[in-house]
This record gives sequence, C-alpha cells and structure tokens, in this order.
Amino acid sequence: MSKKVIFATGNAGKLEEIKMILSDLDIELLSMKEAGIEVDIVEDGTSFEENAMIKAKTIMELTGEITLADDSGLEVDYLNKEPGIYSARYMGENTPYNIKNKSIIDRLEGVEGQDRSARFVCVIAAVFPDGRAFTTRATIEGLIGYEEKGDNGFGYDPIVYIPEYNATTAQLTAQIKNTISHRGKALEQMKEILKKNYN
Ligand code: ITT
Repeated sequence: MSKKVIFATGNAGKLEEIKMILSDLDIELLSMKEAGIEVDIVEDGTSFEENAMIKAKTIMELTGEITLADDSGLEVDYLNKEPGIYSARYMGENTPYNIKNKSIIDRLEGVEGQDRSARFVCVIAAVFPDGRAFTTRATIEGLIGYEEKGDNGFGYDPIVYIPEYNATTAQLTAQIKNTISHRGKALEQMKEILKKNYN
C-alpha cells in the first residue's frame, strides 16, 4: 500500500502544480481539505524555511502523517526583495492579483533592464511523525514585466518575465513551468529525500 502524505496548503494554484509534479511518486497525496483539516496557521516565521516548517509541523502534529508544506514568494531586487515572505499578504490577503501586480509594476516606473530583476523562491518542508525534518529551496530568475501577460498559473505569474523563454510564467504551459520553476525544482529535490526516508 502506498504511503499517505499530506500537503499543508490552502492555495489551489500551488496544489494543482504540486499534484502534477509529485504524480510519479508512489504515495497517496492528500491536500488539507481532502484530509478533512481546516485550520488557520499563523505564519510568523522570518524566513521561507521557518514558515514552511511551521506549516508542515502544525499539520503533522494534527494528523500524525508525513506532511509537506510549501512557502514561496516573489523577491523584487529593486524593492529590497519585497514582497518576499509577505507575498500572499502584500496589500492584503484578499486583494485581487491584478491590483497587486499593477502596484509592483507602478513601483518600478522608470526602472529598466536588469534593474527589474526578480525571482520566485520556493521552500518545501517535510516533517515525519518521528520528528525528522527536511527543507529544500529553489528559485527561478526573471524580470518584472511592464504589463500583465498570460492567463496560466496564479498569483504574480503574469508579471514575471523569463528571458530564456521570452514569456512570463503565466504564458508557459503547466508542464514547462513545472520543469523550470522554483516549485518544480524544490519538489524534485524533496522527492529524492522522501524516497530515502520513507521507512
Ligand atoms: P499556503 O500557505 O496555504 O500554502 P499561501 O498562498 O498563503 O498558501 P505562501 O504564504 O507561501 O502561501 O505565499 C506564497 C505567495 O507567493 C502566493 O500566494 C503567491 O502570491 C506567490 N507565489 C508563490 N509561488 C508562485 C507562483 O508559482 N506563481 C505566482 N505567484 C507565486
């Protein structure tokens, strides 16, 4: 029988990507919703690593199952790496992303070329019932666009332009985004750790 693993996220966009990326693992992957858990986790860490661990540990303690979590965000260099760990909360959790995205574009008015550099960061945490805990981290580098482009993905995808692909991450197919993205790469690293630590 395959191992049960809970993924501690309430973000539907993330979950869709995560399910696709982990689909080749021999596990029964359940979202918090599918596991019947509804909790509001206070993310009061000061780094992606701390917040990912807080989420994974909280849900592992509630379920007793191996739990994974994702803490991620957008770092804009010109804005001193804002919104960073506050990416979901930037301008308020319920503010639509077209408004958040416009705000970032507006704050970069007059800024050109490489000075528009930014990256998505993703940290994946895994916590086992016996207390073993691991994190992996990956990034994808890009430039903040001048307008929103693309309808795929979620969140800040329409403004993160990847020069090598001449596209924003919202213009990439899910397959391509998952191959090159912060989340795709951090989860690939985590797959290796999981395979070694199941037993
Ligand atoms: P959970 O904590 O429930 O997983 P969340 O959305 O609150 O969901 P985070 O605190 O990790 O998660 O915030 C991540 C935010 O960073 C996310 O809401 C997006 O705004 C942004 N983000 C992360 N990865 C992204 C991606 O691949 N594409 C676009 N935006 C992304």
